[in-house]
Amino acid sequence: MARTERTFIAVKPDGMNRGILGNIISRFEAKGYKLVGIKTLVPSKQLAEEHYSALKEKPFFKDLVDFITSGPVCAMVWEGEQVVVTARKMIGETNPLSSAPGTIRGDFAVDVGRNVIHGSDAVETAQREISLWFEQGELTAWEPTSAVWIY
Ligand code: FUP
Repeated sequence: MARTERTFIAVKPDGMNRGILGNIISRFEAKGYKLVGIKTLVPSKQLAEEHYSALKEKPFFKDLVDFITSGPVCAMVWEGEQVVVTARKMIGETNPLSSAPGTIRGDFAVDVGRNVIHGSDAVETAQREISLWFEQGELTAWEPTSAVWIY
């Protein structure tokens, strides 16, 4: 039985400023995943620190929080079969220089501190991050319709 799950994806201020949000959304749509939540916000310091709390002892933690709170972020929830691990493959490695061409970081980034996008690293992390960034009412469970649309 295929696993349908949800993951948290955030396009960071560098990706937003560079105008590549549409390209990133297109990749997830084309892959076959379903967008169930989306909003833009400038994250508060508190939200950023909570989101990256597992990294708080790292030397780059302050820079990371300063960066992610420096501008708009597009927070999204994507749903589908094995979306957590597959999104990580689509995103690439943490260091963009180690990311294969064809991945988002491999195609769009060179600097680990400006790596365009975040994606949850495990199903449990995804659940934590989704509830951190979204209220339950902001998520939409929907099924593709077979209705005929007239444009
Ligand atoms: P990832 O899951 O690929 O986003 O990577 P991590 O959770 O390990 O790191 C979170 C963010 O910290 C990265 F997106 C960028 C930043 N970071 C650095 O700035 N320097 C590092 O050496 C490692 C990570």
